Order: sequence, then C-alpha cells, then structure tokens
Amino acid sequence: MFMSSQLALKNMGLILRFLGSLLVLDSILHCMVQAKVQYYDFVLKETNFTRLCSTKSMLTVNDSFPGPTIRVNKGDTVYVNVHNKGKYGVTIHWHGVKQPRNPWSDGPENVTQCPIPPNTSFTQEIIFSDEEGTLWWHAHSDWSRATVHGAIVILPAPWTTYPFPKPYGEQTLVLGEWFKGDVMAIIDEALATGGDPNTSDAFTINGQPGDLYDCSNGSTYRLLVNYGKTYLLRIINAVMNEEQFFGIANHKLTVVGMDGAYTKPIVTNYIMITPGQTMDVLVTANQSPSLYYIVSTPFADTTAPFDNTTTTAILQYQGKYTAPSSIPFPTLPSYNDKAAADNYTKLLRSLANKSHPVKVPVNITQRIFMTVSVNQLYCPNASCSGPDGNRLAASLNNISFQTPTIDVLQAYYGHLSKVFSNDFPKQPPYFFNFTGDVGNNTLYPSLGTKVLTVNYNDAVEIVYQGTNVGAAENHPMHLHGYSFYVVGLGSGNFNNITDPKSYNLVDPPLVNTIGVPKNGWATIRFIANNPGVWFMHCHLERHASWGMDTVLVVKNGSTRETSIRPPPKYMPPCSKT
Ligand SMILES: [Cu+2]
Repeated sequence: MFMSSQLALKNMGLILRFLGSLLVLDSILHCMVQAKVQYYDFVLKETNFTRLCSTKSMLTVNDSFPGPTIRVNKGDTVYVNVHNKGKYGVTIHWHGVKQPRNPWSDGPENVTQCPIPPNTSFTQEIIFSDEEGTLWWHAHSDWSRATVHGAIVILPAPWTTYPFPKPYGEQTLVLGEWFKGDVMAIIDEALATGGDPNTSDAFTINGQPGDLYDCSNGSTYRLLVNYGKTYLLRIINAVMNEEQFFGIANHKLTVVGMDGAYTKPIVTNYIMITPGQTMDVLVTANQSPSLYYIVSTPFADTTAPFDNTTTTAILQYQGKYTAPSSIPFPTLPSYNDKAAADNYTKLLRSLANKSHPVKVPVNITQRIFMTVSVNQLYCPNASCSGPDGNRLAASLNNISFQTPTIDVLQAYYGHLSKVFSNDFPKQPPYFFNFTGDVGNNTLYPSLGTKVLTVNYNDAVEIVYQGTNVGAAENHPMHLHGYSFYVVGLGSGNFNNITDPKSYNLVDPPLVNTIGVPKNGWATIRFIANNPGVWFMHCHLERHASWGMDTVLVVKNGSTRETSIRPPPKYMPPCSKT
C-alpha cells in the first residue's frame, strides 16, 4: 500500500515534469510564432517622373511609383513613420487593415485625423489581425492617392501556409494611372467649376503604361516566368475612377483570394476589379515559351467621361526561343460589358473550410437601406460646368457628405459639438423607382456631416441601392475598419421579400470593397466588433470628392478590450482647433 502510493507520487512527479516541459516547449513555440513588429520610413516628396513623352513633378513615397511594398506575416504590427516633405498636408490610409480599436492610425483626412503638415512627421501604428493575402496603402487626402500608393503583402503566419500549393514565385501588379497634369490641380479645378474632372491619360501596370502608348514601349513591365511553374499574382486596383478588366493572353487565371481573405478558386479568362479591390491570382506558365500580353482595360458602364485606353505588360518566358512576330493579346470584355462584370463578381465565394470558417451574421440588429446616387447642386445663373449649368454632386441616402475641418474621430472622442451630427438616416427620404425613370426625385441632395452610429457587436446589414439619379453606374463601396460579407447582389430595385431568399449565407465573399451593380443592389453584413470611427465611401475618387461618403461610428463595448484605445501622444493638429 505504502510502496504503491510512493510509486504513484513518483509517477505523478514524472507526469508533472513531463507536462511542465511541454508547457515550456509550448511557450518557446509560442514565442517563435509570436507576431513581429516592423518599422518603415515613408518620405513623402515631389519627384520628377517621365511618362508619355513628358516630365512632371509629382508627390511620391520614397521616390517610387508605385511606392514601397509593406511585407508582413499575418498578425504583425508595423510602425510607419510618415515624413511629409511635400508642399501640402497629406494623410496615409492602410486600405483593408482593420486596425482593431485603433482608428487613430487609419488615415482618412478630417475623418480620423487632420493632414500631416509639410515638414512634420506622424508615426502610424498598423495593427494586422486576421487579414491574409494582399492589401494596399494610399494617400487619403484629395486626389493625392493617384501617385501615393503601394502594396501590402500579408504572408501566412509562421508555421502555416497558403490554402493552395505553394507557388514557385509571386509578383505584385499594381494597376494605376497616369495624368499628364497635376492631379491636385485637376480635382481643384473640377470642384471649382462643378464639372467633371479631367480623365487620366494612361493606365499603368507597376507604374508603366506599356506598348500601346506614346514613348512607352521601352519601359513596358515584364513579368519573367519559368516554363511549368505557378506564380501568385497580387493584383491591386489603385486606379482613381475606372474599374478594370484584366487578363493574360492564352493563360487561365485562378482567383484564390480577394481583399486580404481567401476565396474558393475561380478559373477564368478575365477578372473585373474595382478601384480599392485586390485579387490574388495563380497563373501557371504552361504555354509554349514565348511572350504574352498582360492587359488591363477599363470597365465603365456610364455616360460620364472616362479614360478608354489600354495598359499592357508582358508575360515573358525565360530561356531560348524565337520571339513571336506579334505578341498574343487577350480578348477582354468591352468597356461597357456590364454582364461580364456582374457575372464575374457573382462567382466570388469565401473559401469557407475548417481552417477558414465563415461567420455570417444571421440575426440582424441594425438594418440600413442606403441609396447611392450621383446628384446635382443648384448653381446660381447656371454658372457651373455640370449638367444644365448645375454643380455635380453625389450622396448616400440623399445626404451629400460635407468634410469637416476638425476630424470626426477627435470630435467624437473629445465630445466636441458642431463638428458632425448623429442623424445619418437608415433609409432614403423617399422611396421611388430608384433604377427607372427617376424624374427629379432627389436630384438635389441635402448637405451634411451626418454619421451613422451603431452599438458594439450589432449585427449590421446594409443594402446598397444603386440609383438612376444623375448618371447610373457601378459604385465600388468601401468600408474602413472592417471586412464584410457580400450576401447578395442583384439588378433593379431591391425587393425586401423576394431578394433576401437569394442570399448566400454559406460562403459569401469577405471583402472591404464591393461594386454595387449599375441600377442594382448589393447587401453586406458584418458584426460591429471594432469600436471606432470608420469612413465609408465610393472608391471612385470623383464620387468620393462629390460627397458619396459617410462615417460609421461603432460605439465602445462595456470593457477596455472592447473600447477605442486612447489616442497616441501626437496627432497632426487641425488648423481650426
Ligand atoms: Cu461611385
């Protein structure tokens, strides 16, 4: 009896020691996989660039166009010290990074901070959480993002891997744009006259317009590949005002991710990608070794002016072969092929497997119906350059957003009055045939700095209803601080009885930007579990400039861990405070 309990104690000791060493091993492993902290310096300054036969000075980060890539593993934290050596105040936004509890570093001008004055610096803390794949960063002041943007590559956490065979290589392709003029002057002039802003003069792939433009074919971007290998292309649409169709001659694209989340693989000849979106695409170099055109062309189902040119890069196999007399060119949908755009968007699905589960809210506690419109403002003596001498405007629920001079976040956190009002409506002022002959219904919107407030952990549903007020077109709606599930997309007026029956609550795509179909609707859902002040806007820059924006305020929860963090020691000053 005595012996056996001694033995039992001894055994217990051994077991405890074994468990103890397991715990030590576990904490060592835990340390090894712990998220990293990285530091970047971004120097904003004017730099000379030459494209399309002419040279201009433009604002860039670290003298590069596109700007530097931020590379992290899932869950890392990055401090970016932004030094503004430019001529005017600017802010930087980390597009698609949720920044849990930390709106202070999100960046939209006069929404979460005032601009960083010239000759000063502002350190932003970018907190990665569940994002994995590709995102991007861009300036969020006026139109400075045309030249101030770059990729964010989020690799799987250490000791984990992609949900597809590891690609042999990877490359980021930033779809951008070239304006011969000064972009800030272009938007300033458009806002002064009330007319449409000038369109761009070229699209670009990794900063290069490509062979179809003047003075460009020596510098066309080339993607070198080895025969038989598979590459991960991280495609970012940084274009200001046009969605894009993208494809590669003779090569299938397999879409595996979007907006920093994985998707079920889609095998396709083309993608449609809106400004603000990113798509991760696998391409296998399985054709005869040669050269093949990579092409991006606009999708613009609108009567508004747009850049109708085509940018190219070249997929170039390595090794010895005779160059083709003409490089194969992909067939992409035509610029106004709405069906091609909508058909592609409807294919997107979350990966939705055991390691990448889907958590679509089902019991909705906040229902919002939001019309998305291009409008007009009355202009005395018909002296503006918009339709009928009016001024072009845009709105959400007929409110054209007026950007305040003190940022909404500071006003909300510090209880400052008269900066914004809490009464963004949960539905439009009138219900009419939004997508038909709308007459003069809501042609003239109200102006206001109205924010939409929801409670912590609300299950939010927003139905975006595109309208035929002004000019109808696809609107890529973007929300800061969140990714959301797109549970439904459709054409015409949303029907709240029949359309919800078509919702995908099983594997809807998880994105931060969704193109609301022209004269159609899109329904999104998310849990409001990130307290803060988050900008929501159309990612077509001219619409955002005209007021197609609002702010989502998500209140604090009941604990410190569910509340906005205190502000950093330094925030850029607002000139009016
Ligand atoms: Cu829009």
